[in-house]
Amino acid sequence: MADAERFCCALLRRIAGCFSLILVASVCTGSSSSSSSSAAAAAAAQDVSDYGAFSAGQAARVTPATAARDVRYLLYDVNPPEGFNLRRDVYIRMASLVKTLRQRGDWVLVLPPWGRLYHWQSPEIDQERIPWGEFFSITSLQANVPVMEYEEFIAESGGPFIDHILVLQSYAEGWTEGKWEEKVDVRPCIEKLAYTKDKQGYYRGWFWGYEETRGVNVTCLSAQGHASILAPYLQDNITATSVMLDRAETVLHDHYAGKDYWDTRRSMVFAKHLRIIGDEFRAKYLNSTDEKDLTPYQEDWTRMKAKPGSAWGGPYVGVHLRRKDFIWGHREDVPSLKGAVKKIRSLLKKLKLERVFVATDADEEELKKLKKMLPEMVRFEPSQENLELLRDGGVAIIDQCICAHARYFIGTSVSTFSFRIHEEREILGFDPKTTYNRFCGDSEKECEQPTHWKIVY
Ligand SMILES: Nc1nc2c(ncn2[C@@H]2O[C@H](COP(=O)(O)OP(=O)(O)OP(=O)(O)O)[C@@H](O)[C@H]2O)c(=O)[nH]1
Ligand SMILES: *[C@@H]1O[C@H](CO)[C@@H](O)[C@H](O)[C@H]1NC(C)=O
Ligand SMILES: *[C@@H]1O[C@H](CO)[C@@H](O)[C@H](O)[C@H]1NC(C)=O
Ligand SMILES: *[C@@H]1O[C@H](CO)[C@@H](O)[C@H](O)[C@H]1NC(C)=O
Repeated sequence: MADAERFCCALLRRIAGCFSLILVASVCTGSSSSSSSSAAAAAAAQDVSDYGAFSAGQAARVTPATAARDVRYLLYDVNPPEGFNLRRDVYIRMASLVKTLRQRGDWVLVLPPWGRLYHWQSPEIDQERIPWGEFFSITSLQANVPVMEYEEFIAESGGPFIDHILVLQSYAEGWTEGKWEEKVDVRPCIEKLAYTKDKQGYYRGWFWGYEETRGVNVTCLSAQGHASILAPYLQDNITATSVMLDRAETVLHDHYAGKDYWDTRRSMVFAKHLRIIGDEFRAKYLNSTDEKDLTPYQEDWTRMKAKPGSAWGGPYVGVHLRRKDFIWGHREDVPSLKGAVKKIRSLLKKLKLERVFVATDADEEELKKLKKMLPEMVRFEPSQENLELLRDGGVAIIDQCICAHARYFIGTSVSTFSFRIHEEREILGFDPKTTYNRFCGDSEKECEQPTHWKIVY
């Protein structure tokens, strides 16, 4: 074995949990955990920057094709309290950044595993280290920008190391003289770092539940502006092969609701098994099929271009009733259950429909009340067994799918869950009048309705 290889294997072996990696097993077989290993580790602790060279070497060994291409990896994460649907929005910003980066260099976007989301509260089911493939069609994402799952990254890049973590933050001084300008600067960290240095000099922290993952270097970067303002810095000032942007929500969309935004949004096709479950549910309980409803679906999103107003939708009203934290603050723009039911009844009458599908995060107590007031409502309620398979994220997506196919949709004010349904319906070709609707608070005076964002193809 080459010295470099032995050195790397020793490094990997020192890290608990690594042994399960197929990569380590195949690359490191035959290497004895001799005295050289501790020396190597000590050397590693002193000069972690050397690691970069080894990671490139390992990549060459495992997947010659990619190493020859000089791949660079962009990883990212989002502020922990943010929910599933805001995270989907941050993905769009990162995909846009990667497109800019790819104008100079072979960058790939590494998909941050799903897990430990505040709202995913179903007890006793494992909701960590969930790959994107469980919720989205990876081939569809690939048709927009090169992406890979985190575990693929570990295998391809030579181990569970992220060369450089950039913690994005705003400027400590705020906007100088109240003037908005786009800028990027290396600055001292404003908040206490969420990463701590271990004995070997590596950074430990939350890496989506992958406890063996280490950061080699962590620095803070003040950034103000759209996502692609980071590109020159990543291309010219950072030499690391893999770079992670933490707090990626700090940067804004390059061009919200522009062509690039919509290309990425359209590529976020739900995983097939979730769509199938949604379709079967619609057929069984809501007398709704794509054929009858004029909502033909193309597996290949690049060929999907429904004429606005062409979709008819299933014979039901789709409702997204966001509760929990939306009602705890006594928000003026969120209705009481009674107010919501009154609105639903008036819609059913006006639209001459009999069925209503309700997606909600209401707690048990509210759900009981709602069932009493609206006994005919249809809900997607998976068995415990199915919940374990789909997890909270999959159930939320199925709820969104069903709402997206309704003749008429009404959602909750400024809920990103509702916004994602708007977009889905826009893609299917619904008349905007049937989509951009929200409940009004019981005593809300000016109940402004959601904005219509038209697809740019
Ligand atoms: N199944 C299901 N889950 C829901 C529903 N509404 C909210 N949730 C859950 O609550 C989470 C919070 O809503 P999200 O919209 O994702 O959270 P967010 O991204 O911060 O967006 P907001 O709605 O703006 O809070 C969702 O990700 C779901 O897990 C619903 O109608 N059905
Ligand atoms: C970490 O990154 C910074 C900024 O790029 C660099 O100045 C520093 O030398 C790096 N530290 C190590 C230990 O590689
Ligand atoms: C990147 O490097 C260039 C050239 O050395 C320097 O002028 C610039 O300030 C650096 N950018 C940041 C954000 O540090
Ligand atoms: C389903 O819808 C069709 C029209 O699209 C209608 O003829 C049929 O009666 C409906 N079935 C039920 C069970 O409501």
